[in-house]
Amino acid sequence: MPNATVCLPTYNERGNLEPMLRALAPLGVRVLVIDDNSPDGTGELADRLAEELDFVSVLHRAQKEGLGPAYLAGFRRALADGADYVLEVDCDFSHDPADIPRLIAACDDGADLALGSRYVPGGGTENWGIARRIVSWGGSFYARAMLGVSIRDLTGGFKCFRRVVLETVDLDAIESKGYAFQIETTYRALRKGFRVVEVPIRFVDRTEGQSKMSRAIFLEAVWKVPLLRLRALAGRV
Ligand SMILES: Nc1nc2c(ncn2[C@@H]2O[C@H](COP(=O)(O)OP(=O)(O)O)[C@@H](O)[C@H]2O)c(=O)[nH]1
Ligand SMILES: [Mg+2]
Repeated sequence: MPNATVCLPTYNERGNLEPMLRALAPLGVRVLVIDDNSPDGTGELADRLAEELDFVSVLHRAQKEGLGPAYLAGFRRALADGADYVLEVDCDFSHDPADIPRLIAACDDGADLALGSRYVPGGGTENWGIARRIVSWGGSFYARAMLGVSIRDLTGGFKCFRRVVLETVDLDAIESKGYAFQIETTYRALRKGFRVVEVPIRFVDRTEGQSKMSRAIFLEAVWKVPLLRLRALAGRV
């Protein structure tokens, strides 16, 4: 098994965390839980589980700032700890832990960034309402058209980065917090000439806990995407 760290951001995932860690255990990866001081006690639970499970460590952050800053903190820690592959996985079972070896295999086969993709043949979403489907597919379509790239699923958050990608992309310049963060990291990797590959996945809606998707997260993506393109045209991305 390669030297891979799964970054697992949590905010109020009390009911999901333990089953998620148990599902990750057989994969031979390291797991870094990144908790933003969840009011439901997910952070304390993570500490208890980390004592029992030696592949788990926990990064505590003082407050909720969105997925982007949580992941950036996680990436930096994973790189400092020597990970060759750094993964993003949601802690709500929308991303099937059993798909992780396929993402890693795509990188072993030459991808620099492997994306779990809902919008390539073989991929899809399950138990999502029509509104959420339209927003998600529309968001990827909008970003693809605006940025002029061929990636079908730009907003997904199930990814495996080869270490060099995170070392090369200017992480300090990334301020996006929500879906825009997913679009931006993939776009910056493409701009640096890295090979990005889409691996089909079935995305399943969560059954436990609540989504943190908000109007603000949606709107951020709407205005950040053209800004990103303008910055790229100015040679700054
Ligand atoms: N640390 C941290 N985790 C977050 C934050 N927002 C969302 N998450 C986690 O990121 C993952 C995906 O979030 P979710 O709300 O399910 O987004 P959705 O799948 O787009 O509805 C889950 O594991 C959340 O607990 C945040 O601000 N900080
Ligand atoms: Mg989710």
